Amino acid sequence: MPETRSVRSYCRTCLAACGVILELEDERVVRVKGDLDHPLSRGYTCPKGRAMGELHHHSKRLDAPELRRAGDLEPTQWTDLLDDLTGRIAVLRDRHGDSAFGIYIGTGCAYDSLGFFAGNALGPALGTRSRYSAMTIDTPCLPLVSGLMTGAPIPNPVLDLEYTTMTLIIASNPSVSHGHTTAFPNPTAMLRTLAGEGRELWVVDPRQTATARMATRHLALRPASDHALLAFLVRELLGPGGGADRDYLAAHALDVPRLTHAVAPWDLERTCESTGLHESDLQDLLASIRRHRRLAIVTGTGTSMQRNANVVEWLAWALQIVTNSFERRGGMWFHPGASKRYELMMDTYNEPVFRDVPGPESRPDISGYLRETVGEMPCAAMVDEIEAGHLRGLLVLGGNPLTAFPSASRIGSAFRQLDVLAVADIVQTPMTAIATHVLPCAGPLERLDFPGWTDSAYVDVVSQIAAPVFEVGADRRPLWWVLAKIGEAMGVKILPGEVAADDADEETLTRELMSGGRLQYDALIKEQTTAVVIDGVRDGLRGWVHDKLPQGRWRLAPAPLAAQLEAISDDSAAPAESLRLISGRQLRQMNSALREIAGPGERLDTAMIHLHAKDAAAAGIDDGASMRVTSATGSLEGRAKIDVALRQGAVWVPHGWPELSVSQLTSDRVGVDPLTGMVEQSGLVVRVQSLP
Ligand SMILES: Nc1nc2c(c(=O)[nH]1)N[C@H]1C(S)=C(S)[C@@H](COP(=O)(O)OP(=O)(O)OC[C@H]3O[C@@H](n4cnc5c(=O)[nH]c(N)nc54)[C@H](O)[C@@H]3O)O[C@H]1N2
Ligand SMILES: Nc1nc2c(c(=O)[nH]1)N[C@H]1C(S)=C(S)[C@@H](COP(=O)(O)OP(=O)(O)OC[C@H]3O[C@@H](n4cnc5c(=O)[nH]c(N)nc54)[C@H](O)[C@@H]3O)O[C@H]1N2
Ligand code: SF4
Ligand SMILES: [Mo]
Repeated sequence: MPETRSVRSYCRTCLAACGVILELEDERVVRVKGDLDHPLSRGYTCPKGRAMGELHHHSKRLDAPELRRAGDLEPTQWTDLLDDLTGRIAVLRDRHGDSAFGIYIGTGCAYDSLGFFAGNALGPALGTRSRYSAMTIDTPCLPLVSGLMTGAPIPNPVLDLEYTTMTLIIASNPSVSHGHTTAFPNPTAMLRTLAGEGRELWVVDPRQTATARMATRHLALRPASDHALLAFLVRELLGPGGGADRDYLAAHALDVPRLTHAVAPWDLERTCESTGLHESDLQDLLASIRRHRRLAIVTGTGTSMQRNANVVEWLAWALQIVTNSFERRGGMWFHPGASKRYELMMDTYNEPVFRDVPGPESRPDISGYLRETVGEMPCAAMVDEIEAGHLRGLLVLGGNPLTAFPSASRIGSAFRQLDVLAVADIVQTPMTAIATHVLPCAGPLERLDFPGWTDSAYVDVVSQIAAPVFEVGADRRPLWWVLAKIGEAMGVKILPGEVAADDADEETLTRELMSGGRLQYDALIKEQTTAVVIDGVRDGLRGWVHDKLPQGRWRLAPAPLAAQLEAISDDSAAPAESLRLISGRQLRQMNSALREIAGPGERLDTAMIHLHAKDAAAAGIDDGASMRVTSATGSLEGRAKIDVALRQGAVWVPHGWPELSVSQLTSDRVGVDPLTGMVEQSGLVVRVQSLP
């Protein structure tokens, strides 16, 4: 008889952090099922979570450190690897300064709680300005807007699932992604609640996604025209027909006249023209908002990746402020943190949002806002920084810039120019294949984790702990240990309590990291059975952001954002009938990861270029035929898929495939946002043609 056991845990693949039960036979995971007792996911899992065991036991797991010698990667010992790596970093820093060595933190690192902490601690400790993360190719508009409107880039609005009656999901597809800034464990149940009796759920997306199919109403607007829709709504609510909460604005907002002026051009006619929506769509939406008086707006990567991302996010906040929807039942609330206390962080935040500091030296076109607000260089500058010789050594933590970064054709050769490219991952990837140093890390089932950096995306104040299921196997090491050893060789201690890497243990480190938070380690670990919800905090702390606003008021129309809206001229950007590339994710992979693992459904044959039938016919492209998409800066060849879910004018290419790298169409030079350095990854104008 095989020896069996079952272990309660949670999935470390995406924001949703679903509760799972792992069934083991002879120390192999044979089954992963949803934990019915989990307060948020309630038994739900997706194919990626159910593949946790497969990932752990996968034949491509990295087992031993590797060092490139004479052109080839060779297995080595940790002491040799770390000596070589830190020796080379020291030489770089001596010769070219602290910032010649940089760190990139990718999505794969975000759910390794101690590794992520250590990754974020190492850069500042080493005094390097070359600190990058996937945030600047994902959603830098959020900290920008939050910072500009509240004085600190901390508040994150989340859905008030119980009370919201009018929800607008713009450019997010939680049925597949499980959320962007609000987590959607069990998305079907959550969407059903939002569209339930007496409630309305509107989904704004050029594609009729699985989320849109659950909506009360779907508006398939023209890609990258969301600013027009939102500006129109704000204009009308502030206008004679009313809907704005005037008393609230008088007491709690600055710059109402500036906002009113900024949205003035977006009347019904112009908005219909820009968005391609019918008058009745816009009137109905407006009437619904007026009827419900408050609303909740969830944005996603379809807006954060478009050229007008900052303006869209700002107008979404403005619409919620104008209707007095923030921190009121029926609107959005600001998560005060579970393993942190964000309300206290607001008090100590003293970094001016408007400091005029130069950005990356090689890219004077990108301002230093973000660097000052969240301490990062934009990814869009990395290739130039390498080519200019400013960045010569890079540590990549759980990331894959080869598919994630723009200008895909430049990135590979720039990386090969680096003196050091150290890659920390759990499986072999195209990045480990070109690395100078491969750092095999402990995977999710070999770690003690808590969702410390992401628990503010939950719809409740809740946290959980996953204890290691297995000892760290083969010759892998926890990422925190690797980073602490690198730090020590450079003369800095980065672990909580300044403990040395070899003396540290995960339990003590985690306890220390959670101290000062709302939920303590000991309380959580006692509850091994399931995640812990702290009752009463959500309602008890409703209003904490209001309390912390400078002078008690929102800055309703920050000057840099108002200037960006003014500068938008739809007509000059592109003719309305242009085809536009839009972004999208797939259920059975996480960006570039898990493609070979999470179930048979989505494989290479799903990496296709999706088109509306009329757009395909106009270009003479048949379903399944070879075709080319061309943007202003690059082109991509693949097979066509006629997609009935798409609005005419939208071209959809999934993200994360090296075989069909959508990043060949994006650019680190053209369309980069000057305030955040964000790359235009959605809504960019493209052409299509058939290939023989
Ligand atoms: N054109 C275009 N570009 C995009 C996007 C787009 O839609 N279109 N999306 C953007 C977005 S939103 C993002 S977030 C970025 C993603 O950019 P990245 O985060 O750089 O890319 P991923 O493909 O998510 O790489 C994650 C890596 O982490 C590894 N990993 C997984 N688990 C672990 C772990 O526990 N430990 C360690 N050490 N490694 C682990 C995986 O094996 C994988 O190699 O790409 C962005 N780029
Ligand atoms: N299964 C799975 N889950 C994931 C990921 C994954 O790769 N796979 N990646 C994770 C990551 S890193 C992130 S950042 C999140 C992202 O989470 P989401 O933002 O929810 O990501 P998507 O599912 O790509 O949804 C974006 C939607 O925006 C729409 N869209 C595109 N352009 C426009 C536009 O101009 N206007 C409007 N209104 N809509 C537009 C697209 O059609 C698409 O439906 O997902 C995370 N979850
Ligand atoms: S939605 Fe899927 S990948 Fe995300 S946490 Fe749940 S099981 Fe894991
Ligand atoms: Mo992302």
